[in-house]
Amino acid sequence: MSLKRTNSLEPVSIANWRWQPFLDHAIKALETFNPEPYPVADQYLERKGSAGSKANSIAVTTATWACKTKKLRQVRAACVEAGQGASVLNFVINPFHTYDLPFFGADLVTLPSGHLLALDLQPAIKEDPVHTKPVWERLLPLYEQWKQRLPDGGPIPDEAKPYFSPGFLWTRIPLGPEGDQLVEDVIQPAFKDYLSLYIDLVMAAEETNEDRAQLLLQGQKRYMTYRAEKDPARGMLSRFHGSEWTEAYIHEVLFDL
Ligand code: DBV
Repeated sequence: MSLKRTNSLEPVSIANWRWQPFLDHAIKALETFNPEPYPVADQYLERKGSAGSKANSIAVTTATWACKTKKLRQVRAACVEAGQGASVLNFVINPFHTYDLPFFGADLVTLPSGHLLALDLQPAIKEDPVHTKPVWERLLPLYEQWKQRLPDGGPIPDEAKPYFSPGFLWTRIPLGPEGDQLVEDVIQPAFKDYLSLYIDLVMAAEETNEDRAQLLLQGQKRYMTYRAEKDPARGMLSRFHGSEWTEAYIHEVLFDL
């Protein structure tokens, strides 16, 4: 990045960042909602660091893009580029709790050991068909279409299950030309499909009553607390930027409800 970003709505652009086209697409798709910047303190808008050994040090950039809209409390992208070390886009859309909407979640992670890719529309209250049925009906056909072209990502912890939908697309694929092709042919269109469905749901969403909103808020808080406590990026971010910065980033920016 040549110029320092001054607010969270300015596009993030990181040289050679694998996930740049994904974020660019999402920012463009969200324009229909007239986004405003979401407040993000300077030290999280863009942070440089380093990793690796003294003899073989890798430059690290972590940047945050974020916005809010009338129906979306916080839309935020955590973007990490560390060359051979890591390349990550973690993208979460948090609706206001006054709408019966799921979260949009994408975790696109490239590590030296391979790609680890997750996409989902995640419920705030999973045991509630009013909340889930209209989403899952439309999500499952997309899921069925894309998952058959991807290897299974393997088991996820039982304690995480309340936070996933049955349309949780989850895969691990090797680095190299074949993996790159899968990212391009399957992950990219799947990301666009999931986001496009999400945008349709947001457009159609109408405000709920106060009791319902309180229920949704409790569910959202449970989800956020879980994500902040279990954030799988904690180790990586602490290595890159220190644990003090990382804890504050997780609690004050990434999962701030
Ligand atoms: N994950 C985050 C944030 C990240 C991030 C904010 C800023 O929630 C990255 C970055 N995820 C990240 C990294 C790893 C994972 C793993 C770096 C690898 C950790 C490592 O191996 O060192 C999906 N992400 C994972 C795992 C799962 C998910 C199941 C494996 C966990 C493990 O093996 O312990 N994350 C999970 C999920 C969503 C999500 C379902 C939403 C769709 O964001």
